[in-house]
Amino acid sequence: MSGSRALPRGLAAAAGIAAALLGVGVGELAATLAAPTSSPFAVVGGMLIDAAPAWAKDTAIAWFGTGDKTALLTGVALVLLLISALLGLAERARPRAGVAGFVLLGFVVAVLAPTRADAGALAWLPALLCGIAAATTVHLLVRVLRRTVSTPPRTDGPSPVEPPESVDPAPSRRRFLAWTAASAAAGILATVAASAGRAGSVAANGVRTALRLPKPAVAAAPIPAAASFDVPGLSPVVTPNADFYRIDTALIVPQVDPAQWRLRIHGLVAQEVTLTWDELLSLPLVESATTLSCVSNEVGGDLIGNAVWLGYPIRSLLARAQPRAEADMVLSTSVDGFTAGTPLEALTDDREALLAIGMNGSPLPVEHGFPVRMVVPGLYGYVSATKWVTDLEVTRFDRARAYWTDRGWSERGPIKLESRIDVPRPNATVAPGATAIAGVAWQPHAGVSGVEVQIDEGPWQRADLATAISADTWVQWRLTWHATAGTHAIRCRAIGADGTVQTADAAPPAPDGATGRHLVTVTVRS
Ligand SMILES: Nc1nc2c(c(=O)[nH]1)N[C@H]1C(S)=C(S)[C@@H](COP(=O)(O)O)O[C@H]1N2
Ligand SMILES: [Mo]
Repeated sequence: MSGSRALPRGLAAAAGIAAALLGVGVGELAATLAAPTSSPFAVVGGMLIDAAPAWAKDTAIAWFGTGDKTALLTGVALVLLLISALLGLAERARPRAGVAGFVLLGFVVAVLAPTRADAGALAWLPALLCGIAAATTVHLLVRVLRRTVSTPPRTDGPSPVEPPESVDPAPSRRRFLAWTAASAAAGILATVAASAGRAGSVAANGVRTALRLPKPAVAAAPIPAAASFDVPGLSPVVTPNADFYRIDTALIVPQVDPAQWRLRIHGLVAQEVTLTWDELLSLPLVESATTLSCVSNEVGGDLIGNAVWLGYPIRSLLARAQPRAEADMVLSTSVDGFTAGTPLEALTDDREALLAIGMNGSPLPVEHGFPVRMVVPGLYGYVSATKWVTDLEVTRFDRARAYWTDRGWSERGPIKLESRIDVPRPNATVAPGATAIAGVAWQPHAGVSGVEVQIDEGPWQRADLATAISADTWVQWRLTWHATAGTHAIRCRAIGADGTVQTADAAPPAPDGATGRHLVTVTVRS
C-alpha cells in the first residue's frame, strides 16, 4: 500500500503544529539567552506593526484598545498554526516538503531580524534555530506516522496460502501520538520558561526600583483641592501610573540601563551636545503637570491621562546646542527606532516641554519610557512624547519624516479641543431626581474656559468647572441634572480659552485626531 494516501490528514496536520510549537519554544529560549529583542514573534510582529498604514493602526486600536499587541500576537500565532498544519500535510504528501517549508520560514525571519532597530549581534539566531527545530521535528514525526500504516512486506510468512496477517497499527499510532504530544508540550514549556526568564531578567526594573529621584529645583504647586470634584466614577485629575494608558510600537518593552543611556543632540546646531544620565540628574529639574493624549483617542475614549512629570526643560538643552535659523523640527528617536517630529517652536517657546525622568513621584515606569522620555504640552504623543529617547536631531520638516508621518498621519499634531462624559456611564440606568453629570475637558497648552451640557435637544447648560492645574492639563466639570423618567441623550462640549466652541463635526482619529461631541445615552427609572 502506498504510504501517503492512507496516512490520516488530521494526524499529519497535528505533526506540523507540534513541530511548530517545539520550534517556537526553541526560538524563544534562544532569544531569552542570546538575543532578547529578537524573539521570532517580536520580529514578525514588529515588522507587521511597522508595515501597518494609518487606518490599520486606527482599526486595531478601535477594536482592541491597549490590548492591540496581544491581539496582533494572537493573530500571528493563529497564522503560524495554520501554516504549520499545512506544512505537516506537505510533509505527508512529499517527504521533506514540510522540512523545506519550516527551514525557509526560519531563514526568512532570520534574515529580517537583524534589520530591526533594536537588533543585537545574534539577532538572526533565534529564528534560524526555530526553523531548524521545527523542520527536524516535522520530519521525525511524519516518519513515525508513516510506520503506522506502511509495514514491510512479510517474506518470512508462515504459509503463502494463509491470508496476510493484518498488521496492528495501534502500537505505532500510540507512539506517534505520544511523540507529537511530547513535542507540543516541550515547545509550550520552553516558551513559558523563556518568557518567565525574560520577565525575571528585566534589568531595567531592578535598576528602576533601586533608584531615588532627585528633588526638583522647581517643584509643582500642590494640586489644589478645588481641582477635584467628589463624583464617584469621575476620572481623577491626576491619573495614577498604573491606570495611565500605554500606546507604542514596542512588542518587547525596551530595557535601557541608565548608566549606559546617552542623549545626543545634533543636526542643524552650532554645538553638538551629549548628555549622560548622571549629568541629567545633576541639572535643575522641573516638575510640571501635563495631559498626554494619543491621536488615536476616539471621542469619549480613554487614551488620555494626566501626570505630574519631573524633567529638564528641553528648551534649555536646545539653548546649549543653538539650533540654526533654518531649523524648524526636532526628530527624536528611541532605542527601538521609533521617531517623532516635533515643531522646534514647541520645544523652545515658554511651554514646559520636558525631557522627563519622573512620573507622579516615581521614576518613569519601564513601559512609559524608562529612563528618559519627552513630554510636550499641547501635542499628541505621536509627534512629541518619544519614550526611551536617545537622540534629538535638529532638522527641517521638509528634510526628515517621522514614524507615523511616514504612515499617513499628519506632520503636525496639536491636541484638539475635546471633552468627555465620565458619569453617568453609557447606557447606565439612573434613579430620577438630582443626578451628577461629570467629566473632563482639555486642550493642553491652550486651556479650557468652560463646558456646556445638553440633555436631548434642550438648551446648552453651563457646567461647573473645577480649578485647572494649569492650561496644560485637563479639567474636571460637573452639572447637577434633575433626571426625569425615560431615555435621554447627554452631550457635552468644551469652550476653549479663546472662546472657541468644540466642534460638532465628527472626524475619525486619522490623520490628525478625532473631533465631534461625546454622546452618552442613559435610562432614568420611573
Ligand atoms: N519609543 C516610542 N515612544 C512613543 C511611542 C512609540 O511607539 N515608541 N508612541 C507615542 C504615542 S503614539 C503616544 S500616544 C505616547 C503614549 O505614551 P504612554 O504610553 O506613556 O501613554 O507615546 C509616544 N511615544
Ligand atoms: Mo498615540
